[in-house]
Order: sequence, then structure tokens, then C-alpha cells
Amino acid sequence: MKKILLLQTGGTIAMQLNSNGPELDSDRWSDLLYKEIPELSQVADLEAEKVFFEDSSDVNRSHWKLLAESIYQRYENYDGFVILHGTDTMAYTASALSFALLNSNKPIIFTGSQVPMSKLRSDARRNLVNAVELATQPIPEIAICFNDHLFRGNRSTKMSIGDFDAFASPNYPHLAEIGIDIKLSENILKPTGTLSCNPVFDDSIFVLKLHPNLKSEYLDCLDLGKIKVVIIEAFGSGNMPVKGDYNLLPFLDRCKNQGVHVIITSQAAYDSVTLEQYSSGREAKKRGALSAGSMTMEATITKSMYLLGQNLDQEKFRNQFEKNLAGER
Ligand code: ASN
Repeated sequence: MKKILLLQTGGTIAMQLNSNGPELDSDRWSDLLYKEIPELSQVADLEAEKVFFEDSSDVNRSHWKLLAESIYQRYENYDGFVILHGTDTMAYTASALSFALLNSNKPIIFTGSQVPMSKLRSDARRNLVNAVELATQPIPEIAICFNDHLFRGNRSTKMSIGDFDAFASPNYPHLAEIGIDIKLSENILKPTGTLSCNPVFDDSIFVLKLHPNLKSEYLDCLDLGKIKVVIIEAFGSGNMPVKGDYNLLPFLDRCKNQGVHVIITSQAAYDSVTLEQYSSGREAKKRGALSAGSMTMEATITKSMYLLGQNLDQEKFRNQFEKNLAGER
């Protein structure tokens, strides 16, 4: 029987429902598995550990480091890993781990739930059983298992607050479908190299979401001396205002002069940023802006933080950012 390590990090799946709504209750987490789903022992030889215990809105780069190191240190002792995590930032943590732990040849499967395990009509039980079963399969991916789907972690994004079908991977096919049988897709990564652990993330980034009428003068307050990457969530294929009061090109010039990388993502979830398509994208490109291509915002943010953490020079950062490091683009 496969040996699977279950790492608990909090989230709704581990919350107790009281009169205020779901709340974290750290005393209960270890009972969760064995008391409520004893049948899991038929699927795998499971061990459980608490890494941290947070609503996932409070999870940050220090937690990513802790989690990556926990897996790395225990990697040889288990066949696969399941991480119980809050849904709100699960796609960020999964993306971060995909860069921190390159070349994992074992399944590292994130799951969580929309409704606490303790509630009768919860999705927790199904998601957890599916995730444990997937962690016993030949899936060398850092992935998210939710509502009978398996998604590549760094391609995933939370789409719904109230639906059990909370996640999607808009620009990459599902890695598995879970019905009566589990059907693995052809698109699963092939194992390569040996696992490395490099969980250093620099947080000197700033994300700017564009909207019509965004006053570029507000951006003058940004201290670009402290920021190393500006990620612009632009329109469509990577476009932005380039005329009149709302012209953003002077801001891009300022970034370039100060050695700040500018990365362009899109407010449209599907397809890829193509800076060459319209003149405003071309103007941005002329000023050195990089395209995030088909990457999710979660992957773009965590990849930028990861590459900054590697202390690369400007050119190397650009090269690495444009490369596919972990199936993210
Ligand atoms: N707020 C929760 C979290 O992300 C939401 C959830 O897990 N469904 O921790």
C-alpha cells in the first residue's frame, strides 16, 4: 500500500461551524481524518502532520517556505503528499510550491473544501478521498484536486465562492477526471531530473489592476526605489491607455529608468497576452515590458517572487521569466 503524508495547513476544510460561521479550531485537526473518514485507510497508508493552521488569506511566503521544506525533508519517506489548504489562496500556494520544488516526481496534491468537514452536506469528504487516491497514482505534478477534477496547480485559479466547483485551469486541460474510475490525462508532466528545494520568495512586487479612468498621477506616489517588479493586469491581449490624461506610458518609462521589471497580464482569464497584437501592447513592449503569456495571475506573482528571490541580474530574470519552468506557460 502506498504511503501518503497528509499535511494540514488550515482552511475551511478544518474549520468548525459555530454561530458566527466557520472558524479555525486547531485542537480538532488531528481527529479529522481518522474519526470522520476511517475508510481512508483502505486507500493508503496515511500519516498526518500539521505544518501551520491558518485561514488561507493569512498564508504568505513564510508559509510557502515552511511547506516546501516540510515536503523536501520528508520526500524520500512517502510515495505522495496531500496538502489540506484553504481555497482562497490555494492556487497561490500551489503555484509557489511548483517553483520552490522543481522536478517533483511524486504527486503533491492540494485540496480543501467550500464547507467544513463537520457539516453534513460538505464537499470535504469527497475532495479528501479523491486527493488521497490521486496521491497514490503516477502523477508527478503539484496539483489541485477539487470537485472531481485535477488541475495543474500553477494553471489554476479560484473561480467560485459559493459553488462546489470552485476551481478552473482556463488555459490548460484537466490532469484527471474522477468518476467511477480515475482517468489520467495525457497532459500530465513527465518526471524529469531530481527534486530541488529553493523556497526563497522576494516580496518587492506590486500588482496594478487597470480600469478605464485610472489616474496615472496616483502612480506617482509609488516608490519605485522599493519595488522590483510591477505586474500590470491590463485589458485583453495586454493593452492599456496610451493617450491623454490616462496615458500609462510615462509610468512605464519611469519603471524602465529605475530598473523595475514590468510584466503584463490580462483581465481576461482565457488565452494568452500578445503584446504585438495592438499598438498599445507594442508601445509597452518597446519600453521593455514582459508578457505573462497564458500564465494565471497566481503563477505570474509567485514566479516573479521566486525569480527575484534567486537574485538574478536583469537579463537573466527576463530570460527565466519567459521560460516555462514548471509547466506554468
Ligand atoms: N477562507 C477559507 C480559506 O481560504 C475559504 C475556504 O477554505 N473555503 O481558508
